[in-house]
Amino acid sequence: QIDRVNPVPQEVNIKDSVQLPSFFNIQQLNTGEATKNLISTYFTKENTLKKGLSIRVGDVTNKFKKRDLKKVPNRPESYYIKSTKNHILVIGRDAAGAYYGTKTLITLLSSSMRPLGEIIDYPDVSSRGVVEGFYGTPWTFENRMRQIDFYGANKLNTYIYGPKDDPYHSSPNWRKPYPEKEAEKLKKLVSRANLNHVDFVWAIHPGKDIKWDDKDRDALLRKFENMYDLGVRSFAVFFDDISGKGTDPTQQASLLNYLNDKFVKEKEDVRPLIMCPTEYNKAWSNPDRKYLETLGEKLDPSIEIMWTGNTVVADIDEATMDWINAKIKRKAFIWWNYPVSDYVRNHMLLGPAYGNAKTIAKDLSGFTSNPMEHAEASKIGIYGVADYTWNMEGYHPEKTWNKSLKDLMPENYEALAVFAKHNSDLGENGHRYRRKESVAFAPEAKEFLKSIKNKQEITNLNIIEAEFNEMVNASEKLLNSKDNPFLLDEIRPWVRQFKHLGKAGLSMLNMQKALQTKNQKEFEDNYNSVLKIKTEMFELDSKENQNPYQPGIKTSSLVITPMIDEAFTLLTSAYNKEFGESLKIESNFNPHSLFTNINKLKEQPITFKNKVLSLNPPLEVITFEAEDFLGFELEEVKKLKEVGYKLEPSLDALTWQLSKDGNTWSTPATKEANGHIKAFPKEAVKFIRIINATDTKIETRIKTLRIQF
Ligand code: LOG
Repeated sequence: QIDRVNPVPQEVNIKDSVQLPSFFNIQQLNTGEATKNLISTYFTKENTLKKGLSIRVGDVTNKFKKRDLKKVPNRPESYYIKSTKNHILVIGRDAAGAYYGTKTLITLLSSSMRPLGEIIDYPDVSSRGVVEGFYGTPWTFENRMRQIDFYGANKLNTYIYGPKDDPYHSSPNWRKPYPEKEAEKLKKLVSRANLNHVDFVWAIHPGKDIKWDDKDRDALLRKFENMYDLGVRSFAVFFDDISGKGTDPTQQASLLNYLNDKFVKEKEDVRPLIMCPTEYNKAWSNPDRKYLETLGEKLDPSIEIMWTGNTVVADIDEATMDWINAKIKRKAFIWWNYPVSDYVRNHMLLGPAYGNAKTIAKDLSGFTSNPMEHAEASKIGIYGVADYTWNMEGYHPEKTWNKSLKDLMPENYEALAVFAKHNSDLGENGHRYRRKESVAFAPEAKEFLKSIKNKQEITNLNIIEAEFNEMVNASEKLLNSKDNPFLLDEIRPWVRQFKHLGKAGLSMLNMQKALQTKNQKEFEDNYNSVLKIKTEMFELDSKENQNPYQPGIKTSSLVITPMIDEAFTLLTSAYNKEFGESLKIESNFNPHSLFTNINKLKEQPITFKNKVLSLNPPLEVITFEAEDFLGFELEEVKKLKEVGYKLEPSLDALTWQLSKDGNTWSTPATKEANGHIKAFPKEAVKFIRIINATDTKIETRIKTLRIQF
């Protein structure tokens, strides 16, 4: 049972086990509502008896033997469990410790045997949890209630509420109180959080339009008061992803210090403030501006500062911590942008949470994960974060990943494992963040392709076939599973796509076999079946998850999809050659490329679909210095129907330019339609761009940039 405890406890001394008794006599000392509630989930009238096994749950202020009290680590949230033949003790350093000890105890008692021995446990990181800080559809109330329970169950203690698309968190409505219905829900979330020993941190994002005057300062204070009345006792102020006046570090610091003096200190029961800076990663910090140093000096030392690492999406190591901590004169509070998928919305990120150093516990004040808009699916990653932040040295990403799947889908976890191990990479993306995928299968795929290319015997055919069969079977299991309907609702389109892909793989293998036996009909039947499945996949991709950023459903995009595509092409051309046929070889190849001098955008993906070439729009504010440009370089000089861009806030500050050779540029006449600045080039061109033709910098968000052939 000890293996089922998540996070992995720090110190376990279990020597023996005995039969679990049928009756318990539990005594709870003064450890609060949350523990009381937790106790009632296991200890009921049915299993309670005076003569039952004696259990005492308390904290260090209660009456326990000195030698037992001495075993409780002298750090917050720690606990000690002693389990002997005749009784069990759970002693917390504080109320949270008693709660976590009880949590561990209940897991230990969920089996037919009861371990005898001791557990000494405490978290490595003081604030552990989740920052709901992504763009896209915010989590629902039900999602959040389930999340908060999940945090309690896995000893996470922090939930920062900051969904970018909540208008009362950010502009335009941050100054206004929530409408009654929303307020009611937030109130419920706060009490649920309290029952789980989770800090509900309410964040505000005022920087898009804040004025540094008394009026806005008071508006902020008033909003905090509103939230306090709903029960909120932890607050954050976010200044990420803004431009203009709001980014001034001196003003930001003085606002936060004001809130600290006039609100946090006055209330007494409000926890220290957390702020997310405008320069929240090293790549975006501008040394000349001394933004971070200013915050470090001016911001009250009690206020925590968030940090995403060397880039927006980055794993954290010691050098990261050393660099930022020196600048801000305190331990940074990590905002880890994983498993967030708001910049790769057609992907599911279901792999292990890995990549952060195991030696940085002492250097940070908090560690929170920014998840996907798919709440339930995010739990795989979050489960890993819970284990990592509690016990860094003992953290094994793959082991914990396996545990998380069992926790999420106790019945069908094997099927979930098949799906998840092939759906973890992000695909090409502007942040250049990638994850491992199909790790065990990748060398087999490589071997297989090599054999086809060299026209050698395929020695691992059975392995490949078994994998594709497994994909189809696992998908069917998942699609029919009642194990976790919340999870299934989120992943269903991806599972369907995954099943298609497995079937396409099987048909591709049949093409290979038919080629060996020189059976033309068999080959063409299977060739057509691959094409048919590809059409179904294309349809799913064009119907489901149609957001404007990365629409569609991508699955297994790192290893299996490219492998099947490549094998299909190789086999078809071998067939054409051998039998003098001319079966078409499909390709989604995009021969055009991005054309820009802006560093932040150099890796930004572009999409070519249905004769439209478009930029996958970045979420952040982009700075166009004078002469900076962004556009496309076409494969060759081509005639275009239409070009268009849209910026936010809507403006036509950038200028369209066209060129045949990249040297001489012309500016076409433009027309505005729904905020899109359009042009209809008469001449064929090779280069198309929007450029800052003024002599001052322009900060803007790019909503669309596209050309139509
Ligand atoms: C945003 C965040 C977004 C994430 C990933 C921070 C501090 N802010 O680039 O809202 O979910 O990146 O796209 C961000 O990370 N901006």
